[in-house]
Amino acid sequence: MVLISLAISMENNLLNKQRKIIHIDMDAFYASIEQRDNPSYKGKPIVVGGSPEGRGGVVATASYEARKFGIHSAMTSKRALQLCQNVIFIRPRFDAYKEVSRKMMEIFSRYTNLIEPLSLDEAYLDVTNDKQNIGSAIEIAKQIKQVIKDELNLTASAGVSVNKFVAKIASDIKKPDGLTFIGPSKVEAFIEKLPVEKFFGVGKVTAEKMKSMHLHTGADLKKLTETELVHYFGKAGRFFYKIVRGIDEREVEPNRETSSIGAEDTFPCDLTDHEDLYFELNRIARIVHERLQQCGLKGRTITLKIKYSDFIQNTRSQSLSQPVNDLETIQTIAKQLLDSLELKNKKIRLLGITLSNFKEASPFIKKKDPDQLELFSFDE
Ligand code: TTP
Ligand code: MG
Repeated sequence: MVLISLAISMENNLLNKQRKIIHIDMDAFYASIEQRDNPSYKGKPIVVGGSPEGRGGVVATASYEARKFGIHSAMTSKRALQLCQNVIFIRPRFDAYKEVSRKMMEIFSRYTNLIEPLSLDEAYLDVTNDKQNIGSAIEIAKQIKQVIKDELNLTASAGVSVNKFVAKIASDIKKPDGLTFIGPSKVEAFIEKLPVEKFFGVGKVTAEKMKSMHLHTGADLKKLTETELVHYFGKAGRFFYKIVRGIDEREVEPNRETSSIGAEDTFPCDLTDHEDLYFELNRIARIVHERLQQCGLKGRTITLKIKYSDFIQNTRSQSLSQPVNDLETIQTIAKQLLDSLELKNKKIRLLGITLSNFKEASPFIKKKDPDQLELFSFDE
């Protein structure tokens, strides 16, 4: 069945038929499930993750009531408590989130087999040839949102467009419970207005570089030739050239296996001080930890990547007897790997941590943003 759908999707591309892509992303996913399952949390500022009394840990997500106080994912619980004294901290229940995720994917499969999950709460759907012959992607998105409400008692936001890039940005526009359609004739104008940070592969270092070149929006990027973009931004430049013209040919790929999850960062200035390196390593470990949690995965192998100021790159790995996903272990092993390198008189340009060798790869569990992670580093 999946093979047939893939063949249809490839045929659409060959015929250059306009695709219909939906990106669905659940609203305040972990927090909404907690509010649904415990009526006393309804309408209250709650945070999943972190620790009560703000003693440690980071926020996995915050309910929309908590967001009004400025609380958001990846913030320390201490800071969350400063922003809202009444915030309720809740321990995550990953099994409950995975169960909801499975049900969401089953709902999607009533409309198409071309489903590419990005994490527990989000997926791309190619509905160019939907199973129920509904035809209208907007109508399908509406129905999916309604079924999620009726059967799961949760809300989702949807973006509908002609490719993955625009659909994903669109789903975020009217959150929560939103639906945004960017039709084919609006795609280019939409991308022209986008701030450069929204583009794939543009992390803070690249964004700053772009801004220093007076490139602030898609329209600014569009003024550069492909050769210029490649000259300034390497191979990512080729991708920017296409995407800024509304061209994103990436297929919705069902059953794409995750082989690794990681994050890396290029520093604005090269680092030499050990304390700075540990600080950055811990920060990157937190991002990897969050991504693992989003995907519900545990890995047996931890790999440290390091790039020096002369662009020479080194990796060091350690495999464990048990798969892990806890922050402390990731931080400890990454630090041991870093300490095993001879860093005297070295200037460090980049650090990265990756987990691989997963215990099980659920068919529904994918990379947070596979294309971004594969094509570019976390920040470049
Ligand atoms: P998101 O879809 O990024 O966030 P969300 O669903 O909570 O809120 P929004 O309405 O803005 O979509 O992530 C999905 C879940 O992944 C989130 O509920 C908790 C988890 N997560 C983390 O554990 N750490 C993080 O840093 C982020 C961003 C998410
Ligand atoms: Mg979400």
